Formats: sequence, C-alpha cells, structure tokens
Amino acid sequence: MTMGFSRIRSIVVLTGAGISAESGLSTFRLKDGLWDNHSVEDVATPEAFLRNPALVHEFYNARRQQLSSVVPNAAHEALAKFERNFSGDFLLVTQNVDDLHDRAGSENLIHMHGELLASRCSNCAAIARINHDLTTNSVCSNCQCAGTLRPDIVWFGEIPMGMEQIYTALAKCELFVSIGTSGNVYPAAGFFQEAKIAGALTVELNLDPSERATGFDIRHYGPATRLVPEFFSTAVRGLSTVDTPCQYP
Ligand code: BV8
Ligand code: ZN
Repeated sequence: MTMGFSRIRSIVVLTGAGISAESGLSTFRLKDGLWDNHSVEDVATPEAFLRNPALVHEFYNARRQQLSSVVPNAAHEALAKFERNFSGDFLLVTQNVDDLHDRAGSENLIHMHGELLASRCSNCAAIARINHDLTTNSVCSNCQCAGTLRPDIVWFGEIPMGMEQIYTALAKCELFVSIGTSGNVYPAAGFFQEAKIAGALTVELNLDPSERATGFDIRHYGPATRLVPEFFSTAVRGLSTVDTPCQYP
C-alpha cells in the first residue's frame, strides 16, 4: 500500500470482533459465531438477564475464561505501536469486550460495548475489575449486596459507553479506519458517516466487504494481521508526504 497523508492530525479507529478472530476469539456473525450458539435475545439484552440471569452469566463467564488462553495478535500490536509514535490525536474505539487492545498497550481506548473483565452492581452502580465467574449469588465488593452484579457490558437496547467523546473525535478526525466489523450494529455502524461529514478519509480493512463497504473511500480485504500492520506501518507512515490516496479494488 503506497499511501501517504500530509500532516494528518487526528485519527479515529473502530474495531470489531474480526480484529480478535486471529487470536482465537469467535466473531458474532460468521457461521460458527457466538450468536449461532445463543440467540441474541437469550443472552445480550437486559430482558434476557432479567429472565434468565444464570444463562447470561454462563455465556459471559465462558468468554471471560477464554481470555487467559488468548493473546493480542499483530493487528492489536500494530495499532498500539502506531499510537505510541503518532504525535496527533489518536482514538481507538472498540466494540469488543475482550482485553486484547489493552494488553497490546493501546492507551486512548474506549470499550463502547463494555468489558468482560468488569462487573456493575445494580444496587450501588459500583464498577469493579473482575477476572472470575459471576453468578446470581456474587457479592458486590462495595455495598456487600448479593445477587446484584451483572457483566459491565452494553446489551442491545442500552446506551453505548463514551458516546460524547466518540462523536467529538469523529467531528474533527481526518482519517477514520474501520477494522474487523460487519457494520451490523449501531451506532458504531454509522461512525464512518460522521467521519465523512467531518471531511475525513474513510478506510475499511476487513476480511470481506462489510454491510457499509460501499460507503468507504478506500477498502482493503484480507486478514487483519496482514492488513493492519501494513496500513499503519507504511501507508499512514508517510505523514509528511502528500499523495492522493489510491483506491483499492
Ligand atoms: C443503542 C456487547 C441507543 C455484547 C454488543 C439505529 C441507530 C441506533 C440504534 C439502532 C439502530 N438500529 C438498530 C438499533 C439497535 C441496536 C442495533 O444496532 N441492532 C442491530 C442488530 C440492528 N443497537 C443497540 O441496541 C445499541 N444501543 O442503539 O442505544 C443509542 C444510540 C446512539 C446513541 C445513544 C443511544 C447497543 C448495541 C450494543 C450491543 N452489544 N456487544 C457482547 O459482546 O456480548 S454488540 C456485538 O456486535 C459486539 O460488540 C460486536 O463487536 C458487535 C458488532 O459485531 P462485529 O464486531 O462487527 O462482529 P461480526 O461478527 O458481526 O463481524 C466480524 C467482522 O470481522 C466480519 O465483517 C468479518 O468479515 C470480519 N473478520 C473476521 N475475521 C477477520 C475479519 N476481519 C479481518 N481479519 C480477520 N481475521
Ligand atoms: Zn453494590
């Protein structure tokens, strides 16, 4: 990829389950995706949690346990390395609830759909870092109530986290890169349009075209562990050179 951008000052990157796929974590909508084993209604809505908290805890406990057996891949590492070397504004927004971006060293990071490694108390609203299973009898370390803990995850119908900071960053970004997301879930699926309105160049790096593919200025398809290091180490590195961005097939 031979792209260079003159003096980019502000970049927003959005990631989805696809960036963690090569680390061994399931995505949501591929044939063996997470939703295949559980319908969304059963596990990722507040109603599901009210109806069957044990099933929802089981679903998230299994995914939290998996984290100890996976590591960040070259795509996570490339984003963290770029952020360390970039002198402008860099915001990484992830839809993922895993901790792979954190472990790769990404700093300016928003988990807009929450995190597996955090719990929230419905009694006192305390957020706690956890690395163990939650059950319907778990005790809140803050208010000592039992049975009031839920995963600190944003379910369908709930308001995503960090939205004000995200929209502020989108309103002034000059480059928006979407990585490993199918573009099915809102409001994340609409972020590229906010970036476009701000005049940003929009890029999609994905295994295959997302639902929003045709809306991106530049599109590149393949595994994230190849595309992301390539894009962030060569294409964007030429920040001082002025090149017209080339279209990708
Ligand atoms: C909200 C946590 C109001 C749980 C998740 C219009 C506007 C606003 C809202 C809506 C709207 N229309 C509908 C809605 C409601 C709803 C929604 O979007 N429904 C969809 C199904 C139509 N949205 C909500 O309810 C949201 N809340 O809207 O509140 C509001 C709005 C704005 C401002 C304030 C308030 C809350 C949604 C959050 C739900 N929680 N996650 C959990 O993780 O268990 S969503 C869940 O889907 C995950 O977070 C996941 O990340 C996300 C999106 O999926 P993807 O990450 O894209 O994963 P997917 O499998 O789909 O795709 C993977 C991609 O990777 C594929 O394209 C594949 O090709 C690619 N890939 C695979 N391998 C690789 C790869 N790419 C590169 N390399 C590889 N190796
Ligand atoms: Zn509490």
